[in-house]
Amino acid sequence: MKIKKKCVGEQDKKESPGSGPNQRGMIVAHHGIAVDILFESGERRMVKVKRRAGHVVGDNVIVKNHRLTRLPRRTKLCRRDSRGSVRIVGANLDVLGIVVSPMPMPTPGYIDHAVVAAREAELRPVLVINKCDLEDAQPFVADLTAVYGKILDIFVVSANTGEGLDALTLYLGQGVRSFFVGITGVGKSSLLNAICPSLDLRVGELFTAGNRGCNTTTVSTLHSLPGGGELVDTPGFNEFGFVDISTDDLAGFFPGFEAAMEDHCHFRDCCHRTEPGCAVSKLVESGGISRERYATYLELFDQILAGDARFKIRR
Ligand SMILES: Nc1nc2c(ncn2[C@@H]2O[C@H](COP(=O)(O)OP(=O)(O)OP(=O)(O)O)[C@@H](O)[C@H]2O)c(=O)[nH]1
Ligand SMILES: [Mg+2]
Repeated sequence: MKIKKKCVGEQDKKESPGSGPNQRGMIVAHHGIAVDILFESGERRMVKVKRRAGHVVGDNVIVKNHRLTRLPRRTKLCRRDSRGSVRIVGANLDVLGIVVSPMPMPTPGYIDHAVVAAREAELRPVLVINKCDLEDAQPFVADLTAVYGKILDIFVVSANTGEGLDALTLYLGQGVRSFFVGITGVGKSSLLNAICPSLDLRVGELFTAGNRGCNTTTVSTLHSLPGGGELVDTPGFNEFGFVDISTDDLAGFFPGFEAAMEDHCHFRDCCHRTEPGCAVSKLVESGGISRERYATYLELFDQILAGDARFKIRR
């Protein structure tokens, strides 16, 4: 059955859900000046909001007399955009599904960055490697499994052939709310369409070498999955500018540093850069973490310092 959506504003006086007693619901899409709400009654309807009210997909709300009140958030995922503004991208989430593919490949450091952002927000990061049907997928999968196999849950899947989707669906169905992130063109919407065949989300053009994808999805949308659980499809974005994360948190959350953090460095306030007796440096020397990924840590460390300085100047 198709749900009929209707948009009402605060001045709309007609009797409808939200005009009488308190109506509780959840934001399932945000369209700038209106949010799409799924009410507990099962009804779905658009409610006008101020553009900068800060509501996001996953927010629980109460609507009374067409006025929307947001309830406290259990978790929230934030990022800083390229202009330095903080954007909350999703609320009340449990799992961050980091979707990557052999084509287009993730930008350098993307996965590490996403894992740190997820752990900072108290979400469980999982790696979803899509397009495993492609010819050059095998070495890509092998490399990622070697690096992240002991650190993260990994799902190797194909939205096109259906490979690996049963295991992923089972995982997502454990009553949790998951949020897919990944650069444009990796197949986030295609995966949702494959897991939830009643959906018909727009997917991009067939991806060919040299084509950088085209941001097909422009609005985050939340969907209930047939096997249980909920999943948010999002527009592709290339990076998570960190928000209020300390350099200590970065080291504590960086994937692959776990063992070194337990070993303890000589200095309690070690930044894991040039200090003697550093457990992370030892890990790098022994090949426990690649120099390339250690370079990502150093880069993120510098970014956080630069971000802190910018923040202080603004204040
Ligand atoms: N070979 C192959 N192609 C796929 C697979 N999944 C998706 N694609 C293709 O990849 C292209 C991009 O897919 P989308 O689902 O639009 O990707 P997206 O991550 O949602 O992209 P944005 O919405 O722009 O962020 C489309 O041409 C899909 O057909 C897969 O498992 N195998
Ligand atoms: Mg999409």
